[in-house]
Amino acid sequence: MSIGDDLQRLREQAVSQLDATHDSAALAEWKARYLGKQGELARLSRGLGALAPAERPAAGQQFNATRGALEHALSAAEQRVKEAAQRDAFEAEALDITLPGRQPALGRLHPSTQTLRTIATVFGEMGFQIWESPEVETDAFNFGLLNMPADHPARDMWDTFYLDTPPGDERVLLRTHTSPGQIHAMRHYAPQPIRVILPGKCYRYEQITARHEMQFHQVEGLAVGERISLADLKGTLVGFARRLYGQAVRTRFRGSYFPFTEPSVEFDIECFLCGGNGCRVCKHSGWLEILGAGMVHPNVLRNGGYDPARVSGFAFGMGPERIAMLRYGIDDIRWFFSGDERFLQQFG
Ligand code: FA5
Repeated sequence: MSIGDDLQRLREQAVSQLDATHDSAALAEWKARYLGKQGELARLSRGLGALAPAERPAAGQQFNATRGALEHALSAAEQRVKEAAQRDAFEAEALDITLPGRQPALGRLHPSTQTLRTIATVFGEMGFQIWESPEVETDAFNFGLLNMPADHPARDMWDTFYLDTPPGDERVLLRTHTSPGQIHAMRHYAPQPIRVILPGKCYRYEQITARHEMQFHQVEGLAVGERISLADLKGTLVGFARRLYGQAVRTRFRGSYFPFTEPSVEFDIECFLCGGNGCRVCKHSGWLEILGAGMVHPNVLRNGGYDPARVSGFAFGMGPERIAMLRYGIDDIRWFFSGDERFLQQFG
């Protein structure tokens, strides 16, 4: 039998085996078996040397043609196996694009933030600008410059978180109210007129109850200029309450005391729950307090850089959480910082 016949048989056998091969491991095995250094083709090539010199060129050509044909068949099979593997993968990973998508959970603004923004919008419409001041304050700004020198009994109105400071240094604290911002704003604007609101967080070292938190927000208001009177304060606050709670809301002012205002007042709105008849929420008075206010004390104007003989001013401080409680009928302030999603999701 000639070497040509052997090559022909080898070729037929190899190609038919290749046709039955469907994975890359079997292809590698096939390649080693037929085209490898120790493979069938290499074995036949060793017979070339035994041929008569005249036969060698033709046999060499047949040999090369066979190698070429097998290599070509192998690369076609590799392509076929690769495409089949890709098809299988696509089928396994197929997406059902008719399924409804998953709704991503949408975040929302915290009810305190929503109320702060509403308050800012209402006062913005009345010409007030927003001014921010630090949450960490010195004793002087939180008390002294607000007409409460050391040992002033009114300091007991605010239970304070003090920070550790070296002995002899001025005491540093978490502000108990936004009123220190009045001094910052005045010192920035003096001697120009002012109309600002100062929103922010406050901290008090007090017993937590349904109406008291250790951390809460306040919005301070401050107007300074010539001929500002208590009537301006009353008009501003009644206008604010009507915009927030509706034109029909009933309001009242009561005389009060704050060291930094003279005279001082508290501002109440009619109880949302009982309509003024008296209930548990309003402690049977029919009214709910929403803020403290008054005419800026001359000492405070002076500390802010103004001449109280030339200008006057009013100030007020309100609690947005209390205002939101009234607006939405929330009976416990502790819900606000509870992190309970069932509560938060109600404020879309
Ligand atoms: C003050 O803090 C004064 N600085 C307000 C003021 C400003 C008066 C300017 C005059 C001129 P008061 O302690 O009453 O006052 O607090 C004001 C408002 O903050 C309260 O009406 C209430 O709405 C809110 N608030 C006070 N303490 C708490 C608390 N622990 N938790 C939640 N809200 C509070």
